Amino acid sequence: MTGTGGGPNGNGREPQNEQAFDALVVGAGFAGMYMLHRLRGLGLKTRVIEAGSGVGGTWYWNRYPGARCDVESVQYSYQFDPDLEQEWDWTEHYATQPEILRYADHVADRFDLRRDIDFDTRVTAARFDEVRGAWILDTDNRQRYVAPVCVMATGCLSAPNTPRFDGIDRFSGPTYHTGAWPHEPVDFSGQRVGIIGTGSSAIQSIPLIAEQARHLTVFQRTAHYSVPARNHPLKRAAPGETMNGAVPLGYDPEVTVEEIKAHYPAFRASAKQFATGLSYALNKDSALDATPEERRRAYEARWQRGGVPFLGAYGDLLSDEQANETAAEFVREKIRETVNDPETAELLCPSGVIGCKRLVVDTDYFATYNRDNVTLVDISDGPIERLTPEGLCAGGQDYAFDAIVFATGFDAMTGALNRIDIRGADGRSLVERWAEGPKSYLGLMVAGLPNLFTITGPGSPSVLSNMIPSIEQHVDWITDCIRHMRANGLNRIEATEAAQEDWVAHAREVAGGSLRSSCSSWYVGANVPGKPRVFMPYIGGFPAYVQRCEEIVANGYEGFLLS
Ligand code: FAD
Ligand code: N01
Repeated sequence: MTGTGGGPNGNGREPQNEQAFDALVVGAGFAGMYMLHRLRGLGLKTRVIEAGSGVGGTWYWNRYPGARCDVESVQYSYQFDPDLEQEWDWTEHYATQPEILRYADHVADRFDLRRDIDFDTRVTAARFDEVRGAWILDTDNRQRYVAPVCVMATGCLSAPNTPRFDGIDRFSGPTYHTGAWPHEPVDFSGQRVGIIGTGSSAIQSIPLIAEQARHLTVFQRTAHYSVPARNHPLKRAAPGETMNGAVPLGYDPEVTVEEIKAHYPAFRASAKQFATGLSYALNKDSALDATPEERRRAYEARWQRGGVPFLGAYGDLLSDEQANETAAEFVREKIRETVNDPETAELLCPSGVIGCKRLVVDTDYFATYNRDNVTLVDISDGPIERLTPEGLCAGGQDYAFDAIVFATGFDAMTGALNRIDIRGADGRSLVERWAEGPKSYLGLMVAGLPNLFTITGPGSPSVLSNMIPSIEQHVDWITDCIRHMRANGLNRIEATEAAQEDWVAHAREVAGGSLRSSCSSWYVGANVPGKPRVFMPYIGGFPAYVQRCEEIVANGYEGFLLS
């Protein structure tokens, strides 16, 4: 078909080719892959458009050394297909990036997804054409896609943030961003490497880069709290062992894979009762009702167990500052015990609320500073001024490197959407609509953008939850909604401004009650200069959110206009 009609295509050139579908999905990470599977199930001719050359999203792009999940692999996986759940075998407690990517590839093969995915194609613009009743998507390779329904499965942590340092292109050596790592292995042997950032990506990669590099210099703007992962191969049942008991509420790393698999539906259902959609041992008592000795024992047990359940030691760690400080000080003491040089240890000790920025989970991070070939540079008062041909200049001092790593994170939650020129029928762009921060109804739709759904968008539990169950819940909700529309001869759905405003107000009110909204984190957009400061994910918890989504459907899609 030849291209028809004009309009923005984001690259100033007319598209060469137009193809029509029943539904379009942007992104082939876990969200886009499952969305395709469900839309096919409705009999819709669907096309997925993906910027990368393969499936997997996050796990396709983030190939830096040490990349792995910090949700246990038996929980960080799809549950929509019991056979898939049974046949796939995770090997480690926390799966590595290569293993998660293999899983994504396996899912794509098993459900024959690739034949409906156009890879190496980035959507640059999307506009709703009222006359055609359709979304028109233009791409960087001059393709045009048209369909009445469009699902943005573009990811929350998929738009890398590279700060605009002066002279960014002047450095003569290679630079790498953790979120867009090369496919071929990077060998730092014998090199002087500089790494900017000390968030999750940096903390996972620093110990491994340090083992390889001649010298590693870490530029830290803010110290981050981190707890040990204590990763290990998954426990297997002894031959002949029977699986009679139920998996206890609160995932225990001692449980064998066979036990989990024998009780998968119950295990998954119990996880959905947790605010994070994640099963873990949670003590609801107040930290302040415990004696200092009891607290120390509780924190020590969780430190030895490893992982984010550290914050489940007491029920008020994320709501009461005094309670939080008891856990924060415990971690600082651990850092001081681990790091030999007292000055470096002090610099690595974070201040403020533990868990406000996302808690990091590491393997040997703090001990890495005991190596002779690792230097920590505090740039809290002397920021990076510019990149130079030899390296960079920070706090008035020059540093020479052979390679520089940007572990500077993402323009989270809104970045991937705002990088597409999305416009409703009135011509207003999403960037304009979100000028004062993102607004959506349930994180699923934005008023003024009919028939455009977002998966795990701002205003949904999203990055505060175990993402794969959250993705599945959104995809299922969207599928049911489209099925309902088709069954009732409806072809247009749009969130009302009033419902959106109510939801945004509710989400902000709930966020105000949590210590999580109290610091300069990427949850509030603080990592990207000029980004409006709004706590973006919904912190009311996965169960409350799901209940609200179900009530809205039961009330005839309350807050949506269907026609
Ligand atoms: P993504 O996986 O980000 O996929 C989005 C896809 O959309 C990408 O492939 C991208 O190329 C494509 N895309 C975006 N814009 C366009 C465009 N304009 N045109 C075409 N294609 C486009 N979550 C957890 O719950 N537990 C974890 O342990 C965990 N670990 C993480 C570790 C890292 C290093 C990172 C970065 C994130 C982690 N997350 C974790 C969050 C993770 O992003 C989600 O769990 C999940 O993978 C998101 O899937 P998705 O499909 O929604 O988005
Ligand atoms: O990014 P980040 P990330 N000058 O934003 C620093 C998930 N994830 O890629 O803290 C100097 O956390 C910045 O400093 P500061 C997870 O959800 C999970 O590490 O803003 N420094 C910070 O230290 C995670 O939260 C895993 O002061 C600058 C760092 O760069 C999210 O992805 C692994 C700077 C960025 O840290 C993002 O993690 C990896 C500047 N101009 C990622 N700009 C798991 O383990 C930024 N920084 C599951």
